[in-house]
Amino acid sequence: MEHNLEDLLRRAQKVLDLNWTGEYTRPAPRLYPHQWSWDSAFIAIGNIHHRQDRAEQELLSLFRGQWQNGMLPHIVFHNPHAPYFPGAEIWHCHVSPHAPRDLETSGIVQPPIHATAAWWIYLHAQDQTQAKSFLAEIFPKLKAWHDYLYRERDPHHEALVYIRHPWESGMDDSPLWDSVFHAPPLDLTKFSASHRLDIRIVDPKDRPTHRDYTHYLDLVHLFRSLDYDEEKIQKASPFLVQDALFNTLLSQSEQDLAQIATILGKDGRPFQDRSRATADAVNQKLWDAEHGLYIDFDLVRNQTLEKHTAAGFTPMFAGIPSKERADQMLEYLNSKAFCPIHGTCYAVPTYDKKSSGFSSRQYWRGPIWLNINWILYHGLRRYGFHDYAQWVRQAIIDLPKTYGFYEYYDPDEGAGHGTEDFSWTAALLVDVLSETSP
Ligand code: 2M8
Repeated sequence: MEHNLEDLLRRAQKVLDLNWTGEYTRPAPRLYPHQWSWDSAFIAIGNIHHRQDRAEQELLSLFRGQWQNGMLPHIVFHNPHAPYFPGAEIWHCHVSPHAPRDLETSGIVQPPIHATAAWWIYLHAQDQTQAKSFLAEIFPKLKAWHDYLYRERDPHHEALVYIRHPWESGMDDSPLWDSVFHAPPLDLTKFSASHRLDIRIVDPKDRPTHRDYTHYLDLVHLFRSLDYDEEKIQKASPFLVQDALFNTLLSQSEQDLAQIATILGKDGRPFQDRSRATADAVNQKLWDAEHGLYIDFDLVRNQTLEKHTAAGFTPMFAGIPSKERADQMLEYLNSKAFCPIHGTCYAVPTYDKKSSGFSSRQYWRGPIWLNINWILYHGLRRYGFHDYAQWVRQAIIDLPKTYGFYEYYDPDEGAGHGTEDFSWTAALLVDVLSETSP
C-alpha cells in the first residue's frame, strides 16, 4: 500500500479507537454518544480487518438491547446519562411488555444490515474458530430480528416490510418524506427547539429544520402513547412506508443469514426463500420504469413517493434488478442528475441534483454519505459496472483523505459537514483500503 494510504488507514483506526467505549463504538464523540443500530453494523465491517474482538463485541452489545418480540432498537442507551435528545426518558419504552428491563432503548428500528455484517466478520476473520462460535451466538438473535420484521411489519403479506418513522430509514431527512409530512397541519409550538442538542453541537444549517423535528417527535409521542403496540400503531400512524433501501438490505441480510445457517449445519432455504420473495416484491412494486430507479410506497395514502434519491439505486446491492434494469439505473447515476464518471463532482449525492429542494450541505437532502457509497460500490461491482464502482470507491477514499473524517460531504466542493470524527466514515474507509482485490 502507498505510504500516504497507510497513514490514512492509521488515522481512520484512530477515529475508531477514539469512539470505542470498551463495550461499543459511538458514531461520534459528542453528537451521538450512544450505540446506534446500523452504525454498529458498518463499524463492525471496518473493525474486522484489525480488531476481530471489537467487531464481534460491537454486534453482541447491540443485540443486548433486542426486545423480546425480536425488535432491534435503533438506539441502545448503555449509559443513559450521556446527553442526547431525544434520550431514554422521552422514548419511555418500559410501557411495552417487550422492552428489556435492564437496559434503556429507543422504540423504533434502523435498516437490517446486521446479518450482512455478521457474515462479513466471518469472511474476513483472522480467527475462524472464534468467528464460528460468534456466528452460533448471534444466529438466533438475527433470526428473531428478521422474523419480527416479516411478522409485524408486513400487514398485507407482500414480503415487503414497512418503516414507521423517517429515522427508521437511516436517511432521516430525505426529501422522500416531504409529501408524507405534507398533511396534516402541524402545531409547531408543541415542541421547543431549545430541547435540541444537535444544533448546539454542529452548524444548524447542516441539520433538519424545526418543522422536521416536530414531525419526528410527534411520531415518538404517538408510538409511546400506544405502548409501542404494533397493531395499534399500524392503525394510527400517519407514516407507514415500504422503503426500497430498507427492503434491499433485508433481502441481502436474508441471503447472508442463509449462508450463516449453512455454516452452522442448519437449513438455509427458508431465508433464501424470504430473500427472493422480498426481491420480487421490490421489483414488482417499487420499480419506476420511466426514470430507471426504485422509489418508495406510502401505505397510508396508497401511492408511490415520486422522489429520486440515491437509495433508489441500492437494490443492486442485493442483486434485485435484472441486467436490463441495472443498465438503465447506471445511465441515470452516470448523468448530471447524480455524478457523471470522471466529472468535476464527487459521487454519489444522496438526492437528484436537478430536483427542487436539493441541498449540497443539509443532512440527507443531497450530501454524500459514505455508507450509501459503500452499498452502491458493492452493488455496482455485483453487476460488473467496474468503472463506475471504482469512481464511487475513489470518493470513499478521497473525501476523508482531503477533508477529514466527516459525517457527510458536499458533492461539488467536497467539504465535510455535520460532525467530525465520524465512525462509519472511518470504518468503511478501513474496509475498502483493506480489500485484497478492489
Ligand atoms: C442520524 O440520526 C439520528 C437519529 O437516529 C440523529 O440525527 O440524531 C442519521 O444519520 C442515522 O442514519 C444515524 O444512524 C445516526 C447516528 O449516526 O445519526
